[in-house]
Amino acid sequence: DLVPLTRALFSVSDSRGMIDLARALDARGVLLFATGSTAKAIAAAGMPVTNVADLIGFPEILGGRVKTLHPKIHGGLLGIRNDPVHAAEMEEHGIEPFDLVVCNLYPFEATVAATDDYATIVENIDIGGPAMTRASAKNHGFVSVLVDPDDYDALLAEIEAHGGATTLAARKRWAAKAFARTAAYDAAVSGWFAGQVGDTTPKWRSLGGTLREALRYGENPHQSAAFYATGEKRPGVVTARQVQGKQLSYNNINDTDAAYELVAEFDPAVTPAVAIIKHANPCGVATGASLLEAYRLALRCDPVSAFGGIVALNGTLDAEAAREIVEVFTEVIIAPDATDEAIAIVAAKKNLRLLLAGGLPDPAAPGLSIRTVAGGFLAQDRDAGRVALGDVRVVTKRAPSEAEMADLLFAFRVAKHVKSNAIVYAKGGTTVGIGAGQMSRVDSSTIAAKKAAEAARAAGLAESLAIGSVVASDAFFPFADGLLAAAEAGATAIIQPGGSIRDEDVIAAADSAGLAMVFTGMRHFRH
Ligand code: 93A
Repeated sequence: DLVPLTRALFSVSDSRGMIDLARALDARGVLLFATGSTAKAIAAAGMPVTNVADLIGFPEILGGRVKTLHPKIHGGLLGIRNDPVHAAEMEEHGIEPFDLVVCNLYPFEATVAATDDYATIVENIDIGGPAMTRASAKNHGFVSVLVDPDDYDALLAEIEAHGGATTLAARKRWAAKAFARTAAYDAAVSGWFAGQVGDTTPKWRSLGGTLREALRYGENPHQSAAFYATGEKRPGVVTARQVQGKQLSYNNINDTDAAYELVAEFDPAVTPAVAIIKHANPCGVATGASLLEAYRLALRCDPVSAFGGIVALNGTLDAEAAREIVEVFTEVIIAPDATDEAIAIVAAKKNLRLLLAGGLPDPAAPGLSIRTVAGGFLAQDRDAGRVALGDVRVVTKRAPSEAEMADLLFAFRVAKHVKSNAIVYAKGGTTVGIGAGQMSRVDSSTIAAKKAAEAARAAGLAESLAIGSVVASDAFFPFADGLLAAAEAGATAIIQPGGSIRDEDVIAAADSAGLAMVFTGMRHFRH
């Protein structure tokens, strides 16, 4: 897969490093070709260079709009060298192949940043440059393409190491970079254009999605918003169709996504599960013998917050569950599927949105999570981490009982979906108190315990649901106080990542309170 470098085509707007590269190639006997100004600069530096106009026998026309858009250029970039038909055609038409293209584009982004002049901006939309770049990248089996002056040294090192030739691995790397560059360039052009035609959300274009739906508004009525689809077809990713109900709002989509991701943590083959979400945080999550039972238990955790919530189920919505869900004001129901009877029950509430996804997302599937910050955006792997029985380490004198251990793993899996600081009380496969989004872990603990007491009162029970529960914390307890607050509320076992410099103190406090504690070694911050 070595391709000797003998003919190079230069066409640059940013001339940084270009002359040095040309000189190094010239010294190696590489023939140089270039477009107008680039050719002039190379010639002025004292090197032999052929202007492409002379090569193709056609002058640069239309004020430079057409300089390389010619079969003698594109044939030389796209011809498959070891294909006899290509070779014969190239021979017939006097087309000679290029082994290297050095091209950077008209400075569209810099022009937009520097001027508002429409004609100047439009003139700086490069057509021929991207065409050559993409052609060379497509034909990376034979052609090297450099779009970044920072890569010139790497090319020289490459041919130095391989007797004047390039390897397929290097050409592939440069091709990938070339397509990334033309994609970003087109995103900049389309983003600018969207602004010109009054698209209210042009900024998002640059992230590469296709507009699926303009939303009524964003998180608040004074914010415009839209839903963009990335068309992602990865295993483990599911999208839902809306069967009925009002148009989904921005917050609905966000909350429904959170709800479905959470309920998908529980394998329907193992247990029915239901999650109720408000403001992207769960206010109740439960497993049960049926979806109905799971719904009742999830609702019991915080019936006040569940009002106007999102209900996600991990199995086919049936009539008995549907009948109870529609009794509570609910914004959205999402499930893999629904029975006809359940669909009919939901239909009686004509505003209630019902989404059917056909399956469950895979919580362990890789993916990206993106958020904007000033000057750009942050991207990270989605939190696909999952803690199972084999991953936890008992750190206290007392080991959790089997029932406690099951609840600990359940609670930790829920805590992954609760905004930090997250504290989750659970008992019998159901949450009994959730503390979310507090800046102090102790406050989250206090809130979760308070919720457990309130839920018991609302259910007419004598004692707090926290009594005999277990507690999960998304990150380590920096001090013993949060953990002691949990013990005081009635919790008997703790699950947390561990890793604090005060772990020893925290473990000692757990031991003296008779608590069982396990460390997961995995943190689930969610901000
Ligand atoms: O106006 S273009 O879209 N038409 C073309 O045929 C063409 N070929 C190369 N722009 C074209 N280019 C661009 O010209 C290159 O991408 C490069 O940025 C620039 C180099 O032209 P010159 O060497 O004349 O300065």
